[in-house]
Amino acid sequence: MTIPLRVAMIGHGFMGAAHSVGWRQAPAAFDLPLAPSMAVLVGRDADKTAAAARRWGWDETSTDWRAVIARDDIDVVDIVTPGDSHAEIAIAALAAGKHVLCEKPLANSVEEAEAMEQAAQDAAAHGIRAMVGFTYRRVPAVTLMRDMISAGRIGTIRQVRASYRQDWLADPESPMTWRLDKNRAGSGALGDIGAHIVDMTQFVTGHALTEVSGVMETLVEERPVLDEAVGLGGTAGTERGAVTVDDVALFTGRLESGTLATFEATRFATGRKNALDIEISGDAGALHWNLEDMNALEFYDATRPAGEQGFTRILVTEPEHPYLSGWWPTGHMLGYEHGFSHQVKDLTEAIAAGADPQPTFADGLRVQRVLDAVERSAHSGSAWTGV
Ligand code: SOE
Repeated sequence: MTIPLRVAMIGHGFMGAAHSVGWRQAPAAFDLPLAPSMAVLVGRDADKTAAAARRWGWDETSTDWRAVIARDDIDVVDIVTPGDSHAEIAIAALAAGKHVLCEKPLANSVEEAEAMEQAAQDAAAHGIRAMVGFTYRRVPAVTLMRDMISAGRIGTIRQVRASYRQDWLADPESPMTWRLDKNRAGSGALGDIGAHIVDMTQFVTGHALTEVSGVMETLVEERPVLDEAVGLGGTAGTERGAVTVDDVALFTGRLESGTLATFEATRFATGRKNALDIEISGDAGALHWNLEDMNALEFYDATRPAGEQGFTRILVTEPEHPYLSGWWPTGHMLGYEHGFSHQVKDLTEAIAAGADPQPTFADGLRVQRVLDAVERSAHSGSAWTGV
């Protein structure tokens, strides 16, 4: 009989919905070694939490996360709250002997991330696992990109170009949300979407960033205050609130291999809805991927005869591609939500195998240090700053 893995999820906003889909779908798509069950959904407002639990299929609800992590019948704590509560909940859950999945960015500061990483190390000694949710690593085309780079298909990496562009704040009347409050979110475009391209760069290249130089700007400094949060936005009242985070963060980085990389994170790229774009250029070829066309990976093979070169579009929808064996027959597409199922698959398999699920809290801390170095650089007038 399969051993149960009883999950409590704390938070039920946009990421709560995405994680719920992952917990629901993964056991159906993949033969998992443990059987995840959606045991308890935790939120601050009892009615809203109950409505979310009904919608996404959680068995029970609670408004007291401390009581829930103390329960013996909970094995995993999944944290999808704003960044200001990640450290407190994750450290308490690990100390209570629960495996932890924590949304990205790991924390709001390096100090918090260090404490979380230490807690994860202490817990690992007792077989307890911790993972940070950089789900885009688990888009099949991104995993394939990493596999092809590590197999040497593009040779030595010469340059990296990564951007994550959205436009949901382009309208100055778009309302305040917790994501625009430094105390709750830690930073703006930098931590929310810049964190993804930093993690993805380090993941696919296998190299850490060692120094950065950046600028950060807030383009709209006051916005209408929200009456009710819906998705990324909501309905606004007449009051206005101060935006205390960056809208745009542009930075250059150097990998430990010496390679230069450029990064752009913005919520003001009019017309770009969720455009994470990454291109890795090597001396034997190049690889390019864009989230808005997420099933395709473009590969330029510079070892082919000169007259036959050109970017080839690989449709990453085949059973031999990463994660695809769990889904549809040849040629059928995956979407945004599948990464969350792949995250559950990888976490469950790692727990069963007694291994550290990737990305670890150490990976999350590494990203946090890069974000912190970008902020320090921006405040110092863009000086090159060590990570
Ligand atoms: C909002 O900008 C957001 O939802 C991020 O927080 C997510 O991490 C990313 O997947 C999509 O955009």
